[in-house]
Amino acid sequence: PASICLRDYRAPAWRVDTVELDFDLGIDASEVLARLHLRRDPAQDAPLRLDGENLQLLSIALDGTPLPATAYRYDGNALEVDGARDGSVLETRVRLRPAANTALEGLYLSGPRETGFLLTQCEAEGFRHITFFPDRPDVLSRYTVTLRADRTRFPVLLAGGNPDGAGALDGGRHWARFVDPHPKPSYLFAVVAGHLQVMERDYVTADDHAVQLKIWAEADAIDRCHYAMAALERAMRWDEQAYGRNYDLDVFHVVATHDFNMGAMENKGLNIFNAKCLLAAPDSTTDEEYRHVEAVVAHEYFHNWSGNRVTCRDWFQLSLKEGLTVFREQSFSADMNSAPLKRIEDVALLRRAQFPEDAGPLAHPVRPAQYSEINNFYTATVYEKGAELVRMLAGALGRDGFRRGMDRYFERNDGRAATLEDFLAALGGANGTDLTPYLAWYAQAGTPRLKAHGHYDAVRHTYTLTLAQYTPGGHGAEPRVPLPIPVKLALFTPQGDMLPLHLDGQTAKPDTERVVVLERAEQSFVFADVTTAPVPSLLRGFSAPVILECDYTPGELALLLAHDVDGFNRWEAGQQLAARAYEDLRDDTAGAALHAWCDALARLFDAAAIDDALLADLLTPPGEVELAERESAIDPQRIHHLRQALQQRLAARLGAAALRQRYAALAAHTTIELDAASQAQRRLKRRVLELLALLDRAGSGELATAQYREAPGMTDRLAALSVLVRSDAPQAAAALRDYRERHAGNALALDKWFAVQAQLPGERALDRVRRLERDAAFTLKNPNRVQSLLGAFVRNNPSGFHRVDGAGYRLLAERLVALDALNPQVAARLATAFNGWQRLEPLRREAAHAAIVELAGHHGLSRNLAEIIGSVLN
Ligand code: DPP
Ligand code: ZN
Repeated sequence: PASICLRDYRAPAWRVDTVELDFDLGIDASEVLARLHLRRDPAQDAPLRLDGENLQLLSIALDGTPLPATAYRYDGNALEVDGARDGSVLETRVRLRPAANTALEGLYLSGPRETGFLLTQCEAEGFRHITFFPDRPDVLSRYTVTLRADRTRFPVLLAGGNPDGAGALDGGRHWARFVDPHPKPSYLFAVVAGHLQVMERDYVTADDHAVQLKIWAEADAIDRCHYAMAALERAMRWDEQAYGRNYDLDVFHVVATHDFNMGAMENKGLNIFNAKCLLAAPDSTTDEEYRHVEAVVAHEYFHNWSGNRVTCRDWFQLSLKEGLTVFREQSFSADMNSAPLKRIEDVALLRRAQFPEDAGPLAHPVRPAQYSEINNFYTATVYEKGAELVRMLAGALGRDGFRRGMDRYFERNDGRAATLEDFLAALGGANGTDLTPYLAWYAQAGTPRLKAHGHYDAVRHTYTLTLAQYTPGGHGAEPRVPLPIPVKLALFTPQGDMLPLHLDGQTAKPDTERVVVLERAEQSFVFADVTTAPVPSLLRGFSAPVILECDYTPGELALLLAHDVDGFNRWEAGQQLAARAYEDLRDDTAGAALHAWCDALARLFDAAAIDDALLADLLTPPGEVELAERESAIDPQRIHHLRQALQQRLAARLGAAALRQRYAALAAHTTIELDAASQAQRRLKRRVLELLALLDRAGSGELATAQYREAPGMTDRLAALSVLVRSDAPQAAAALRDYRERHAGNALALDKWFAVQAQLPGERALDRVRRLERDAAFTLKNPNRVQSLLGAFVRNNPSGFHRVDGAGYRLLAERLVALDALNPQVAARLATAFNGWQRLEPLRREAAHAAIVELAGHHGLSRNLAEIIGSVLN
């Protein structure tokens, strides 16, 4: 399939000033009448060409006159119309088949035919599945939407914008109209219709505008919307205070659906959420999921400014809204919860999801240069790495400078479709600085390596830090230029104190922490008056998304693990030390790192002063995916066994008695409260139980069974279930049966039942997955269910998926063919699990290659899946 290239961008020849849409809604058939008020770019003379994907055209008229068949051409993707002029009005009527739409793009049905509701998903290019339109983000239009439907079957009718009337029609039907005063691109259009309950709240913005907040869900779910409502109010207040951004419509609708390809969607005035990112209740939602709900609610709300009021010129600029909005959400979550824990969580995600993407055949720059299917670029690189780039810019400008820059960005670009250049120009311009060197970060793929080497001169009392950078991989077309890399650092004495930093030639009062920016391939920084050979704490707070290579001794890492006051770097020192300890085990070497790691953690385990949640994270070595990133011929089962052995050594060092005692102390305070201390307690309790299971299977099995039975909420229950299943405890089967019955009516809870089992380590996982596929509750038609079983298996269970006989690869390939016929977006996302097959050890590599090649040979693969498979084979 043809690639679309950033360098080919041209402004649209035709725009639509206003659009009136009339929907006549039905489950099997819906009709859409669209009236487009056209504006022609006088500098271009292209004919009127509109996007429209497999639409059934019922009628077409230009300026009030029906068009003869000779006056237009439609090939299933694009409609070309003769005779349109500046100011013309084009009217089309099409018929859609919502109940037959399994791709969940455009207008579709969520739930059963009899009781389900209709909704739309348009980002990125779903609007062309609804009507003929220039379906590109730089065409901004004012929308008036009228919905008509049977009142009994569709009591609730919603669209984006402000309500503008509603009433009865003959024959038991009714209508409702919505007018959106803010020009918007078509990807932000949405309608919803059906049986939904509402939860309402009044909100007054900082500029005194009354807003009705309305969260809509099906009857069995409306009680689980309280938390999202409170999170929404927190997010709205925060955006007022942190960015001076107020909400701008009279009503803000949020709708929950169980059938959704993504997490959520920021449609103007009518956000639509995957239920798993919105619904929450103690009995069915874990602490982690609560935090996720808060984060996604905030993310979508923040898009109202970073995305909607200021949108993207083209899809290459996707990170302009996504990277920025993820960064805004991260800052919000850090303010609402623990900032260091949030940072640890985000960096762990970056390493687990984005670093492997950036190291394999699917690597692409944060601003890709080309694509064939844009839906394949809603990636960890565009989102998470994009957020890291904004974080670097924010760090470079400082708190006030960044706010000044953001104010200018919103002011200059309000109502516009902007580019990343516009963003950097606003941030830099408001601060009198040139940020264009950072554009290079957006243009090249791959994770940069930062090499650090320190030299202490005991005679001159100087410490010279030499930093060098290089970025491996990359396609020939991409530039490879030195990037600006901000390195936040401190120097520690062997006693664990921070030294004042006299950077040579500088006279200002020295701080104990500062940022140096590496701007060239290599640079040295000389610190004066350093009275003792220091241990550097580098890249504090993860000040740049790079891989740091520094020749620390195990003792130096242990020192930072014990003394660093930067919570993130303390954790980071522990992670580095754990990775070295893992290598000690793997290479059967002396074990200095292994001992240092176990000893340091044993001391922290007994220390009273450390936060429970941080301790839980410190006691967790890097995951299997991250450890694999450090190897060349990857054997995922060996990695799993070594990581288990590593944790077993830690558990043995802490001792079964101490673990049991700690568990009992934590279990004595079991609550379902969501405050930070209670969450931290649960997190540590789970970790302690997991470690204990490596030493004493029988004893931990009993504790886990009791915890499962008495759990007041989902966090404790799922933790216990997971320990039972993963440690193959004899009680696991009964607990799984109980869980299944207890949560039979709750799709989100049932998803976790599938996911826990899909993550059973080792070869036997595949048979379990096959068995679960035959479960009556399994279906390829629901993206959450697919994700919970197949996604969890291929993505979160390396030792299960990567069977040496290749059966895991063949299963995935077979399911992808079936899934692709139903839902190309979900199939393509699942297929990314093949990323990185080239680095497997030879037997698995061969088996994976064979499965992928066979899949690639299938006829009729979607553009989505074909692009991923094609890239993966590259
Ligand atoms: N734009 C959506 C988001 O919030 C993607 N579905 O990330
Ligand atoms: Zn987003």
